[in-house]
Amino acid sequence: MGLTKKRFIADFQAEALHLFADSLENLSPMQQYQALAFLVKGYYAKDWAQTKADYDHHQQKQVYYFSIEFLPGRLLASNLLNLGIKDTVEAGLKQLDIDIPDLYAQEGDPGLGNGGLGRLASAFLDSMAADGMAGNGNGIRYQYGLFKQRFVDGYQVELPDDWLRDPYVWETRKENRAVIVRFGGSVYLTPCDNGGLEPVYQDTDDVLAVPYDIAMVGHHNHMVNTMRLWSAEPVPGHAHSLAEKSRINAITQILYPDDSDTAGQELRLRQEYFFTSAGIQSIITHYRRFHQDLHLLPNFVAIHINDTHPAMAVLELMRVLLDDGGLSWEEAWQITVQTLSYTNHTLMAEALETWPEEMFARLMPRLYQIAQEVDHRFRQTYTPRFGGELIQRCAPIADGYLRMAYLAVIGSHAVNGVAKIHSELLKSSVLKDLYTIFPERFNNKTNGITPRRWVQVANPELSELIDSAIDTGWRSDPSLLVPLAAHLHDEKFLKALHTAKKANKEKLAAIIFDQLGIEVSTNAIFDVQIKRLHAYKRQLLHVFGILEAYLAIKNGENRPSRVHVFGAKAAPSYRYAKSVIRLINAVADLVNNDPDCKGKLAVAFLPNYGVSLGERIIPAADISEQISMAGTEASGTSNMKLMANGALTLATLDGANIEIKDAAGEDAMAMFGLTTPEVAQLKASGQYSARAIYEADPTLHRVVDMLTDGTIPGITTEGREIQDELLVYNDTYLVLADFRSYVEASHKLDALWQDPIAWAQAALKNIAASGQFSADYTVARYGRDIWDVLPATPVGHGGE
Ligand code: 6GP
Repeated sequence: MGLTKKRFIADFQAEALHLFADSLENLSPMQQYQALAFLVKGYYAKDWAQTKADYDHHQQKQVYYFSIEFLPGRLLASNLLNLGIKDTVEAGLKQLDIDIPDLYAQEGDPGLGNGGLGRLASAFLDSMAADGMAGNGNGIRYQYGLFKQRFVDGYQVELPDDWLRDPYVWETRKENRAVIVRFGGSVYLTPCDNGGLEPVYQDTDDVLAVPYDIAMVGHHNHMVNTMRLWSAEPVPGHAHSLAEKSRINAITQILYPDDSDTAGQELRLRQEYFFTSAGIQSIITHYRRFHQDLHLLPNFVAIHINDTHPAMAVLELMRVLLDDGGLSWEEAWQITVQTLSYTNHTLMAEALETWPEEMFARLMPRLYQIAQEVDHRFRQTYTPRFGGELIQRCAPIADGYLRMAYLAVIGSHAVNGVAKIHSELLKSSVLKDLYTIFPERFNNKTNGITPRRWVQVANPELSELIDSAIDTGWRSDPSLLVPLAAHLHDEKFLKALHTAKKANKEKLAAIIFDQLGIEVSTNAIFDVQIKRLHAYKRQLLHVFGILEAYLAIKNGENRPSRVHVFGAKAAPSYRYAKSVIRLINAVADLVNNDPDCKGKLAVAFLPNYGVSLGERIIPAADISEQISMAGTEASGTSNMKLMANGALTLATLDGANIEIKDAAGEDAMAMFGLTTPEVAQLKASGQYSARAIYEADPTLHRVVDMLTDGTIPGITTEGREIQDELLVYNDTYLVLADFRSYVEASHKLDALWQDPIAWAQAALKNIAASGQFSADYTVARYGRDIWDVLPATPVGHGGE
């Protein structure tokens, strides 16, 4: 949009007056932020309305991305960037003498997700808008997001994340689009006029689902899509007791802080049905404004099931087509399968949701009837060809449970994993039987990230350096980063790369000092691991690496200086993960207070990791730790963000690390550890003995002993628990098996660090190869292969 600095300043002043009846300079930074955000909202309002009108006018096929989590991050800077006015606005703010970083920092992070799955969903919405695809988000407006994490004596403390306390500028309440979601009661079928059966509901609990829309601004293309989040409210006019009201409000009150094992609670099931039903109903209502014939739904609508939480979409869409649309079962089923698609995000067995039949039937009696019919027909159709045993293993209902992943596969025309290896493992393990039945449905879509946020917004130093080397085309088409590799022997450029990294490290060092009181040297290697705390992600292996270095330093050995940076939340009920948090903090105390380690080794565990903190850490990273046990991490996405910022990946051959290796080259990273087949073989053989490895490796022996021998103060209970997991329960995630090769790979990076030019070359190889991991290309592939929706904006060459 054509905005001059002068015009912006006038607009901003007018907005301040309009909102707060005061002049800009009298407002608090928070009020200034709000005035600016409202102004920006006004700037794109016309495009937002026009985009919707155009979609309707051209009857463009709409994608609806159903996800129980979203992690959009702060929107101000990214909206300004996408509108193409960031430089102008910042120049104006400068003229007004406003502290720009401080202004951006006023915005809260909507913590509407736990981790990778939620962040990916938001990246996809951003990319769909950038690609000019008609993509909508559908989720829950949790009143409280994921907890705010503090450390008290090294323990994780969870504080409520009351993110709506200050008005959230970006949302727009759409009361006129509210729908009613029905829970409970009883339902029976009765003959109706057309000779079929129709359901009659009795004594249902009705809940009003009110949508709040948030704009997803496209990059330089005047397109603005919508993320719709539903809030649960009592139905006006219904007499509700106080208890009923609070039960209704509870539905969208709080996000479950578990990401890979289900809370298993009724409220979670209610949440899932709530946003799924509200979404499906509003889609069909909108569709019917333009079309009579429900048979054509798949031509105009694609609904994506992001992991199993919205898998009930299969049953809810069937319900609407059968009961409200009056279609036959066969017709409704065909439409449903053609409309729906499903992504699996984890191989962790406990994350494959199942619901007790009793609970499901009680909360959603009509859906349960439909589920029974789906199950019955599935068994009837496929048993003759595949045999009863196989069918029993993968039927949607068995042993008293509804199995949501199986239901999702059966009710979708496409099923994908999120990295090449993950998609293969789905076919050979957790979804093996359904792959036998529906091989044509399975495909891979490797995850992506949005370099607009992670490079352009988060790392202006690097972005400007890239512009100076290869011009600005990469900013809209990151595959154009490839020619950057031509500077591999350009010493001036490599030095500038080092300088840019150093500037980011200075900024992070200031945050570390500010938050933790730890002084770190920016000449050190910044070694980063940022992700949810999980045993399979093996933060413990990283800790063991630190202890190995600690012992070496105590022994007088010379090592390049390293600062280990952690960011991780543990699910409040996940005891082991919390013990590892306690351990990391205790090791930090040990190392940071030991004079022998001064300037050589430091550990900084920054609390409350989330999108915004990620934007501070990632540009400053030299090493990206991606060290899950092979065969457990579905993809990972911090690996891509860190790579794009020039960090070297220290990794197992797991998830998308393998594709990163293929893109950047093996010499630009450090791989180690058992491979997926080796892990499988070792586990199957029954030959693995963690204790034998412990006995055979003196350093490892010492490190494991440190957990309980008092060297690390204050971790008596936690140290014992972790040591038992390793030596008594035989080390589920093979930390000890990979220890030696991890340390060797890490030493390889130490050696490389001694040659700054060689290091910068490796960083450059990563940056130049990172463009292919832009989510713009990922969603274009979803569009082409799954949703049958083509980008309207050219997306460049990264499409494969
Ligand atoms: C995560 C996976 O653990 C991670 O590997 C992947 O990159 C990310 O999804 C996006 O695909 N899974 C979750 O966050 C989750 O909750 C149920 O899975």
